[in-house]
Amino acid sequence: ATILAASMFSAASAADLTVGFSQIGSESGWRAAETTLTKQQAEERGIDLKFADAQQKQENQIKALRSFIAQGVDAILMAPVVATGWDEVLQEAKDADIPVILLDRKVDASDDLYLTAVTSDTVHEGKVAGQWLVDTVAGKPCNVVELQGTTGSSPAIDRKKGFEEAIAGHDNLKIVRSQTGDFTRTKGKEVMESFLKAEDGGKNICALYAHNDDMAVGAIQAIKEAGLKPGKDILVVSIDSVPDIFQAMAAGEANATVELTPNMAGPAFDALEAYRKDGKVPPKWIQTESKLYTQADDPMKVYEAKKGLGY
Ligand code: GYE
Repeated sequence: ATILAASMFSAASAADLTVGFSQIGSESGWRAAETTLTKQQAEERGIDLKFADAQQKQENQIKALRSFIAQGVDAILMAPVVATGWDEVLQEAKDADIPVILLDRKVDASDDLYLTAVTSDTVHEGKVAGQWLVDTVAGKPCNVVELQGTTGSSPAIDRKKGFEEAIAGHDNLKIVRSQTGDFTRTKGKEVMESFLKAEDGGKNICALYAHNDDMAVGAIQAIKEAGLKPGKDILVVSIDSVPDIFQAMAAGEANATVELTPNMAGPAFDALEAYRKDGKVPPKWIQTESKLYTQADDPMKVYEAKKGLGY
């Protein structure tokens, strides 16, 4: 009711809160859903959201943050494309008394420079994927190829680390190739094609670990075009749980995925509202859940349930 009354006077005062959102871009289905849900969450709460798409460039994110600061927004959400290089602009936001909440990726900066970070445990995700593979191959020799996420991004660093930790000590498992596929389908397909070529048309590859589902979906296409069966000749494990990977799982072409909620904005806005209203300081890390799905989990049902939830 307050919002309606205020909007009769001026559009600018229609919202209690104005929040700037610096989004990385739209490299994956997961991120597109995160954008959709952030806009939805803002609208439901009467928050005026200023959206800036950085097209994968850190310099664009820094510009967006400076522009939000100049406009005097009440708070900033940022999904940081890479982990390093944020100290200066975060200090500027702090000096202007504008709280910054990190979404889905972390930064290498002192934690007094931001209010909180809403992310999953990305090391744990890599471990879950790795453990699934350890259990599935059950001691058999297995050459693994890895498609990494965006170079220098916290999930790419962490998902690599977690996976390596899980397979450490299991000498039957060996990562034979590892390269970035930038979290995109196109690059995932392209890099997988080069892996296949380099590894005897794929005959030397037993499993693919992709840091996100989109790269896995691209790679699945490459595996099929090489005349092999993804999910059988080459096991496929990835992270995100976007609807398309469940279709692939239902078709037997992907094996496992670790779920990442695209609704990071919900907990972020909850924390922000509590902070503004009651001065409640949130913990520095608000962790979202990670759950493993396999072909045994009725993939078509999950697919149907996911569609519409931002996807
Ligand atoms: O897994 C991937 C995306 O930052 C954790 O970024 C996120 C990752 C997500 O593009 O699909």
